Amino acid sequence: HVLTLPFIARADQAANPVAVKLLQLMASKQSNLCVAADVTSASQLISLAESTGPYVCVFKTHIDIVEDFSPQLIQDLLAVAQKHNFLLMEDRKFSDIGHTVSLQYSKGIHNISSWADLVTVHSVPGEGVITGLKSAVPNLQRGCFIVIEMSSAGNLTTSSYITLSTLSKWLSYECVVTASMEICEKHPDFVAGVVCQSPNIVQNPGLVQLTPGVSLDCLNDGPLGQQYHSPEDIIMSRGADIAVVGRGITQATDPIQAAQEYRAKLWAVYEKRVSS
Ligand code: 6AU
Repeated sequence: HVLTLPFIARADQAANPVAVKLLQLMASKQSNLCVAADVTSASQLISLAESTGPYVCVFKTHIDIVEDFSPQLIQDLLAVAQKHNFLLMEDRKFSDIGHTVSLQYSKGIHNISSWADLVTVHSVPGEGVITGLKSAVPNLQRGCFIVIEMSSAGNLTTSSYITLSTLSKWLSYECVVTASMEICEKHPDFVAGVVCQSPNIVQNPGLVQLTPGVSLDCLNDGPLGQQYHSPEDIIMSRGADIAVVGRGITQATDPIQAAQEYRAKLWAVYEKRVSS
């Protein structure tokens, strides 16, 4: 079963070159922690990458929130990624027609395709969104994560309550998951994994499950809608391979200590899962 297979064995089964690298890196670095660097200045971004870099497998950015963005920031980020051996994911959540996303990916001041190993993408536009992204990087080793389920309260991607009155909602949700997984299977060279909240969506051991909404001490962020779960819940019950932690680290009094603590706890649960 995919959940009990060690990352290193899954690396051999991944078709996307970034997924292979990621699974190998997770095994060698003993980290299934992705930090969500939702910070708004270049200096904060670099200092977070420097301080948490030794403990993470993926450093996830929202580059469009950086107020003093410059191409130099990307050079600095790439240098820190190389120094601490982690991958860069730009959480752009592409969600337009193929032609438009190919431009959003490879043009504009952020020039995402030139530096981000991984990007996130919504499956809502259909297969063309993947074809569009792929067309922008014919000669680069790049990968994407397809967002299938979201962590926010009231999201439209849940099947939690299967009663007669919600049956149609549940059926359409099942269609979204099935269709999204079909897109994954059709583009194994580019899809590295999925972003979701439930186990059993990922059946292919070569795909990586990324799951946000992780905190050691919060349940939610009030009206903003985020919903948090413990490392145990995220890795064991929800099937995450990589857990995304944002404010649990970025807003901690000591982000380095928080990153160490999340890394250790998340890795211990993964070890328990593969030995069960
Ligand atoms: O730990 P937090 O709540 O401070 O940050 C969670 C991070 C944010 C979100 O943009 C992202 O995870 N996220 C995603 C991703 C990774 O695609 C999907 C989702 O369903 N929920 C979510 O919070 O950077």
